[in-house]
Amino acid sequence: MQPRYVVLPMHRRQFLSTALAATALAACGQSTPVATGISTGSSARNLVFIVIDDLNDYVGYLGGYGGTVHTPSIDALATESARFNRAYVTVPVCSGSRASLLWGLSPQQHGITTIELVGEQPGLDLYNSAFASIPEHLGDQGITTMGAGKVFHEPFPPAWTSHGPTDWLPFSFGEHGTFFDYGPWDPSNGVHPDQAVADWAVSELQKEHDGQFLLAVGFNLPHQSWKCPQSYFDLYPLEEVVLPATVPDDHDDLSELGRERVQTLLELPDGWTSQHDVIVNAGLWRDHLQAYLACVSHSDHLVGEVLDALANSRYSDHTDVVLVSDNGYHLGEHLAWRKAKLFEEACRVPLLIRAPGRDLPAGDVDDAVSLLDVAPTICDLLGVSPPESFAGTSLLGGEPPSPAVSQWDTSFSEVSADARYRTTTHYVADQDGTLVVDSVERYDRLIDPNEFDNLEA
Ligand SMILES: [Ca+2]
Ligand SMILES: [Ca+2]
Repeated sequence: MQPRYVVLPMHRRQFLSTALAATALAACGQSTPVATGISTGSSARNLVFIVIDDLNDYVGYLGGYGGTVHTPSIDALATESARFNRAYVTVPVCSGSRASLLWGLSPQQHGITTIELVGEQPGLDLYNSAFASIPEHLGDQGITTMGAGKVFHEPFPPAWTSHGPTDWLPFSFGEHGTFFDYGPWDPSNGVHPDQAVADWAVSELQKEHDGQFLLAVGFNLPHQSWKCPQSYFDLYPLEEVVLPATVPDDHDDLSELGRERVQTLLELPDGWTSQHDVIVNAGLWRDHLQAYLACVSHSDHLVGEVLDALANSRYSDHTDVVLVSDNGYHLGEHLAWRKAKLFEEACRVPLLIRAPGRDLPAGDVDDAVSLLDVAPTICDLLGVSPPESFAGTSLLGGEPPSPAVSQWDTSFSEVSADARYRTTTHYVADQDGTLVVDSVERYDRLIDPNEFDNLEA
């Protein structure tokens, strides 16, 4: 077994100051200056990096929602992008997934495999580690990095050359007795936090920046709480909301540990045994779906505002775009809610890369890929070598992508390279602390795309 996490001996800034001191000493000795990875000249490209929180495949181009979802901006971007239709997170929850996305580290490296936050044991305190995140690494190479909204799991102002609004909607859960708060955004509360992020991004695209830049834009919706302007709720009349397919005995072919994993992140009122039952018995399943869809469309609209600003900017012909979500989401699929599960719904996310003229043409990419590969891809797009700590491989240039493994605690789920089979292996620790196989699930997604029938049962 690989160690669950590694600890570096030195804080990153300590490491940098040591390295810079060595460089200064070398310069005194007339040594050759240390080269940077920055690209120069008119061919130098910029990147707009859009991260949407908790967005599953309920976007038009991926077709994950049974009815019509209104995502015209993301769909328009998709027509011009490499569409990674089988992109999988490393950990199906915000913190661990973003640790991989922003620091390029596998769960075995960063150790954040359940609901712990960055810096909580057993994971690494990446904000105070020797590992360089994407903006820190790019900044070290002389690239201007700008970020706002939820990009890192927590605001991390020191990572950026400059940053915009760092607030996002508070997570609340008491309004309906179902753990989900939702409803129209009250304009008297001021500008919606995600709107403020979009406004900032638009203003940055209207400014003149020297050299290359990374502009990172993080939208919090459709993460809870589901609050956005009424007009987005109006797009989804309740009677037209399409509920996902379920089967009542879906959990019967799971092991005890498998059933436990499906109910992860359960928050139940006293006396209830299933969050799904709470929502269904309250008559609120459609309402919850409507609210999630409304928030998807709200984020889509803001993506459109940013991309319109880019199209109308001086940067339009030399700026690439990466759009991604940090985890998928269950809205009753598998009789379950939220994320932190190892089924398709929580592990698969949208991933679009619009990079005209690069080795990544617009079109469908149906091979399974991991979000571990996003960080080195961003470096590649900007012409910078990735740090050695990045575990993935760039999606440009034809290298095989990293295996699409998702981990939750001691359970691992992998989609085969052709994305046909999902195999989930649950491990438990024996008396010596060694992980041994508890149970296995396997699904043939070609004939059972909902992953109802565990072939190993
Ligand atoms: Ca998330
Ligand atoms: Ca089943």
